[in-house]
Amino acid sequence: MTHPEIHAMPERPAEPSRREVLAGSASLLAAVSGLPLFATGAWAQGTQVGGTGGPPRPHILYIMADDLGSADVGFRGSDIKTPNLDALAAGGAALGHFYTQPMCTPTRAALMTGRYPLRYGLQTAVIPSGGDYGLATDEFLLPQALKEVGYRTALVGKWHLGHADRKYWPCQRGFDRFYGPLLGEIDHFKHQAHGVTDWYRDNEMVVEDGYDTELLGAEAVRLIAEQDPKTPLFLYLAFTAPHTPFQAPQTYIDMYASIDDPQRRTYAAMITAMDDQIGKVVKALEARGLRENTLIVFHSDNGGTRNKKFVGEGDVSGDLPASNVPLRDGKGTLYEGGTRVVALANWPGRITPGTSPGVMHVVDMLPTLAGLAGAGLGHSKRLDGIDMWPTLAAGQAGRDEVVYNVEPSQGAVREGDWKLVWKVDLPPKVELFDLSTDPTETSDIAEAHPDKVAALTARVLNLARAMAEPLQPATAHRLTLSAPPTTPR
Ligand SMILES: [Ca+2]
Repeated sequence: MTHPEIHAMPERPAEPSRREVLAGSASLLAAVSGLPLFATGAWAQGTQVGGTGGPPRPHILYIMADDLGSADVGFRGSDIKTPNLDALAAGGAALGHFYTQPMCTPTRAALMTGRYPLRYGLQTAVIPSGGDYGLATDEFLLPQALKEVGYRTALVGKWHLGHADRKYWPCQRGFDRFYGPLLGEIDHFKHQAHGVTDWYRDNEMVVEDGYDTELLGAEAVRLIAEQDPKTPLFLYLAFTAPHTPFQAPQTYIDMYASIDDPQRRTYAAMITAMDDQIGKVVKALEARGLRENTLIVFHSDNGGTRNKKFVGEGDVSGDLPASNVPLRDGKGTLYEGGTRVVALANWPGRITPGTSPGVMHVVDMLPTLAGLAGAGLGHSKRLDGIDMWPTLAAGQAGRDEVVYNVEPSQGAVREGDWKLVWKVDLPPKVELFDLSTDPTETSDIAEAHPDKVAALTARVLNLARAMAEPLQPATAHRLTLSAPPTTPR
């Protein structure tokens, strides 16, 4: 396991007082933890959204990685090669405090709806292969909103928001095109889960040869090549990398002969293979003359896996290869390593290079993108997301509150720099952290701050009272009880 240094962004000229406040807290944070120094200021002027003088509505390339460790890209100092992501980060905004849900299904649901998964029962775990539920069909989704204002919409990659009934599938949820898997975890060469093919083109299952990451990249390139430049494109490119099983073409594995651990070697190869495809997709935008008016967003759906309980449906032996250093823990947990993910946004001339210190959550992306697209959200239920364009484009302050998750067994919220993690299962535990001085969550200060604990537990309880019952536990219970006996054969 490597422990990469996280490189500071270059300092830039001082800016007005609010930014100085942000810079001050960021400097302290960097001093304490070695986290990136959040340079501020020198953002583009006049990058206002909406109204006259706002940007034209962009093509949107929304790229998601799957279980990528937050330290496992070049621009975070990793030895894993990601030159294309590094270039996008250098030319755009690296997002220093971008949060997701701790696992696949909930994050993807939050992106699609602009609402926390606790609102519609997807807050617990993921939709398992044997699950028959999906993202509620009365939720209004991002591709629906964009399609209403003329966008061509495509999902190339992993869906994981319902597979057992066609009503949950992407082409019934606002996507004109779908290519990829419906489930959460597939063999990357066979495109199968539990021996069943999980690879689709629109509403038809297809059997194809090839490494999934390369097939997805090639499909994205094809869609861009045939795009009418006058029609705005929303391309959601959801890679299955570097999720388990750890598999990659030998040529990529051979690039990492210097990494001793074979599992980390393959994990690194998966990331570089993904990065290569991202480079090809960016080149395709350039070749089509679309690059200057394309907003590219990239992030992982959750942190890297640090606990085998959250690896997925297959078995993994040996040390887990992902790194979220210096953040605590990883996928499946409410700590920063599970939820504060590597992220960037890039739009030439609209987003000025730098690192945005603002706190954002993936629920914010629906109102942000809808705002840029001029899409109405009148069909949406009450949003949890906030339009974060000023934070993306101009480095302005982000949201004050983050709801990491609330479910019957646990909950966590952040308000300002205070974070409460509440585990309800016996024996229960309440932890309080001050992220301004302790971003790695090493020092539980709950006993010293009973007022903060009271306020934040009250907030979690309020959310718990309003939440929908999680769909996964009842399904898991039923699947367990209906399984055949496990006596020796
Ligand atoms: Ca994931």
